[in-house]
Amino acid sequence: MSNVPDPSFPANIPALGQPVDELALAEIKSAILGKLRLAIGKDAGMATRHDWYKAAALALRDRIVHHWLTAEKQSYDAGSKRVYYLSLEFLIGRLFTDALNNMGLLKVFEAALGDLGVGLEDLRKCEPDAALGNGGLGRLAACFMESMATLAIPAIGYGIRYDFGLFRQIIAQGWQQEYPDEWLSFGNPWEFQRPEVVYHVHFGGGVEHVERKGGDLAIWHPAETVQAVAFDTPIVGWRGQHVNALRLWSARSPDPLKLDVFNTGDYLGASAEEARAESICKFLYPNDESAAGRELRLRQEYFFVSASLQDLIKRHLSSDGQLRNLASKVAVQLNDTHPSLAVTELMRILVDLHHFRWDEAWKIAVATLSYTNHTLLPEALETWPVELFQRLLPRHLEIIYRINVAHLAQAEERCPGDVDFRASVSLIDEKAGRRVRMGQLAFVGSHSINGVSAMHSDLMKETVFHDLNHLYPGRINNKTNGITFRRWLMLANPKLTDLLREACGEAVLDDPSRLEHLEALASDSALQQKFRTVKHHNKIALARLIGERLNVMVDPGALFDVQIKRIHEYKRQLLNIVETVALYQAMKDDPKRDWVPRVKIFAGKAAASYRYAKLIIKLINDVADIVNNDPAIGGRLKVAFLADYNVSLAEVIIPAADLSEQISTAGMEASGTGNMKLALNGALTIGTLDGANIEIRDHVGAENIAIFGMEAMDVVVRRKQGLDATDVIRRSPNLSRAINAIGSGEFSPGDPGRFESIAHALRYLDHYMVCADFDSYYEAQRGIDARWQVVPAWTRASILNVARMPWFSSDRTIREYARDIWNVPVRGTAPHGLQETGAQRGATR
Ligand code: 26V
Repeated sequence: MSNVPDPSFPANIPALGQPVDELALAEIKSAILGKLRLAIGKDAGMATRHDWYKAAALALRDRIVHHWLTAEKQSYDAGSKRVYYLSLEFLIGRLFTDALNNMGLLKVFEAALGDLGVGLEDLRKCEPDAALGNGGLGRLAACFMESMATLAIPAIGYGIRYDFGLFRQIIAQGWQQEYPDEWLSFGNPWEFQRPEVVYHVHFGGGVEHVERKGGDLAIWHPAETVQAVAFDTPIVGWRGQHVNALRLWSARSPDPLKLDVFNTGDYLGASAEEARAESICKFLYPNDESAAGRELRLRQEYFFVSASLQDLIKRHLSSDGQLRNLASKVAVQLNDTHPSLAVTELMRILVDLHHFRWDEAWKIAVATLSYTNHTLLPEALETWPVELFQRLLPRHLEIIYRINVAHLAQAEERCPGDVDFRASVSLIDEKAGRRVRMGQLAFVGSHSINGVSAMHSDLMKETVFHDLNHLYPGRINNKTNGITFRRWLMLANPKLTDLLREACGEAVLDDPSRLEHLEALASDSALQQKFRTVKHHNKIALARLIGERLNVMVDPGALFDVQIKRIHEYKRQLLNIVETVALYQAMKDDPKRDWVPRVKIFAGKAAASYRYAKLIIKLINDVADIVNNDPAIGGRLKVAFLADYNVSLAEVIIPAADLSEQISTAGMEASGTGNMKLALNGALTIGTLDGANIEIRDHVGAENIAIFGMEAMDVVVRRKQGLDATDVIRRSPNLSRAINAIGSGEFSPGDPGRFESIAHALRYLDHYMVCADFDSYYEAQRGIDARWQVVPAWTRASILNVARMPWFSSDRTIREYARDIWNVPVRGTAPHGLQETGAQRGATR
């Protein structure tokens, strides 16, 4: 379905070349100056750049708030169904230009600030990235928030307001070092603290059971209580018509200073409880190679689930006065298993606090909840020791046991006498020292379980959830991920956006399917020339950044080959760097050949405790040192590892990329979303048939993407045969030589043994198929070289990539969630005038 612009919305984005309205300009200037004086307490003469940024952000926020309150009142009056997106991660990045763009105020603020003697671009950089996420899962939540606002779905995102986001990465002598991310140290102009929105969240203690008329009543006597305080950040949809809240919880102690202890003079002891409570929202857990099962993490999960459910239940009760109809007015989406406790907490609220019969409560819970799975990696699937659960959440453990009884009875009915089947679907893993399985819990307690790409959803049915799918057929469905084009095209790549407006018309801003107009122009030499000019401009900006940060000079005319994502073995940065070594050696063998100049650009963080991933970063940097300084190759190969990858850095790299590396071991990347961002910005993909790469190929056409390597099934078969790669290495002189060079210390002459472990793993433990896929990858890269040399054909393929990406808009994804899972209307499908209003139903506030 296309996103047809609604005529009732002002077309507030000035058309290309349209001048800024003088009245609006004067008003914005005075608003910014007003904020500077009255909210910051400075005048223009003494203001720092940061003061100006804050003043401008506050002036903008004022304008957003009006829309926010109106949207909120409309949803309330209409009695609309609400969506609650529960996620431990929201990787939003900067909000300033995002909000300006969606409000249609970018040009007028730029002009106003210019008149006041400050540059918008300078101010933009003052804002720290809100890095409240690890990677794809967190960024997806942020794109979804923007799309839900754009589609006018009344929604709230619930999460944790971490004092420290994902660690800051510094590269020192090639090694990753982690530093705290102090994103709040200068305050946060976007958020509204809501001191009156406070909930108690309990932990520990024991459960008492009393006999009552209607049966057993469980009373939880917790040992510890923490308070959750709300902080709201407005999320503006495209064209500013609808605004939703991102509500993040901060933890504090209900009793910050124990007076009796304080009076004894033990000041530290008196505030110990406060420190323990506040530790819950201190930091974001880095996405490790395995789910570590730490107590603090479980506390975080319950803390935000409990506060969020209390909040939404309170809101629902105030509008509807009853919980029986919860599922018709509330949809709760669980972003991975991190909020799985919502299943047990909702049951506890319904049964223990509101005295629902168990069976009725269960129906309500399942109809309300839905769960998105984001990974099949067994080591990333969360489980918790039963003993820890018992200690922290005794009542929830009882509820899990009770759910399990009915669930296992159903399993027995389905497959009588099949002990293995029952063991595999059970909420408790009896083998691994008795652990609670959060994936099983979320699955059993949800009416919809979705994967994030077609292949991933299929694999869910075949692997981790095979038996649960058999027991509850029809629950698993697919919702292929998407990205918001406002951030990843309009904001990140304004030059390309202007070209697309020129070529496809202004409507392309509202309706990405208009990009299809490019099809007919893909071979047009005038358009091609403009397209290349835009890319070149973006590459100059990136080349400058690389020069400034790494002191490495790169040629903007070279092929920019980009791999940007978390560092993980399955994502195979190692395959890329081994190929780089092989290419370097080939260049040295034959320096006279017309080698295609390439810049290999890497960025990404490794989890602090993931030693092997950190060694891969060091290898990339060591290879960079040698290659970048070898005169023999005449600068035709450069390697750049950019430190501290985050949303803002992605916004610079992606528009400048020619080649997008999406080279995960087949079957291991659930979807990927960087792959979509890069293709949308005209990069060709070199990739495996994995995750959403498959759907990208289906859309852009097999001739406009370079697919290589084994398929998921081949990987399964080969792994069964063993992980020894000596045979493939023997048959591949390029690979063999590259591994020898790495293993023998050619890139680490001061410490020749440094990468022995990598060479050893490559030879004998090729779990990720780096060696098994090497030749195919190397050949695909040489195919890319050949294509790069035929400029019009390359440009055509690049334009066709842009033209054929509209389906990957997160607006499309959210429409599918709204239709298939949440059952809520979206803008364009049910006009406001047709909705039942609160007044018609006689609802009162
Ligand atoms: C696991 C853990 C375990 C230890 C504690 C912290 C933590 C945080 C996150 C995770 C699960 C990560 C799953 C994830 O990020 N999946 C990615 O989701 C993207 C959005 O759907 C998708 O595009 C990527 O392919 C997928 O890897």
